[in-house]
Amino acid sequence: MILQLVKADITEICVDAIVNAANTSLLGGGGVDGAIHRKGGKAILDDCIAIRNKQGGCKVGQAVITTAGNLPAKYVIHTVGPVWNGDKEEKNNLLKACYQNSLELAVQNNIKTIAFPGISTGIYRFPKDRAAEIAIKSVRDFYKISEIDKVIFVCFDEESYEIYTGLLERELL
Ligand code: AR6
Repeated sequence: MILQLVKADITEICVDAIVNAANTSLLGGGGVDGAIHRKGGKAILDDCIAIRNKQGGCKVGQAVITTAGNLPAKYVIHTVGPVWNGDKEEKNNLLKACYQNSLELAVQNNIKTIAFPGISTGIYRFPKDRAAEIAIKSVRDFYKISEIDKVIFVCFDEESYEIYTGLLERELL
């Protein structure tokens, strides 16, 4: 498995699946969720509504998969990150579950390349350094990681990019 770090807009990344930092309603919102629905078009929302009708949205820490509509990716995996409120242990575990369940869904769908945004690090206010550590560790620890060829961490802002760079460099020491 290759781990890659880029500073980019995730809607422009050409991979089998991009991950969306969604909310439990699956009906779209701001941040990366808004960008994905805006650029991906109605097909994504239609799939989300079908999932809502079947299972009533998506719980925090869980993930669901839809088409990627007009985006260059093939699929969007929607996961719902925890809102940060200082309850460290519980929130850390929920964020870890987002990465693990997204990867699990990827393996189930024969997805070989996947791109993650910094789940929960925007509107949900999770500390960026803590979130980046969890993201990297969750991917490294995923029990079926040998079935994935490439994981890309997509940073939108310079601060996140520098945090990931620092953590990944430390791994090489
Ligand atoms: N590409 C890559 N990363 C992005 C992009 C983009 N186009 N846009 C923002 N980010 P956020 P959350 C980064 O707020 O904290 C929505 O309303 C951003 O800089 O999108 O999980 C949902 O519907 C940040 O580092 O997601 C939920 O209600 C990261 O993506 C709620 O926000 C996540 O920021 C979820 O909040």
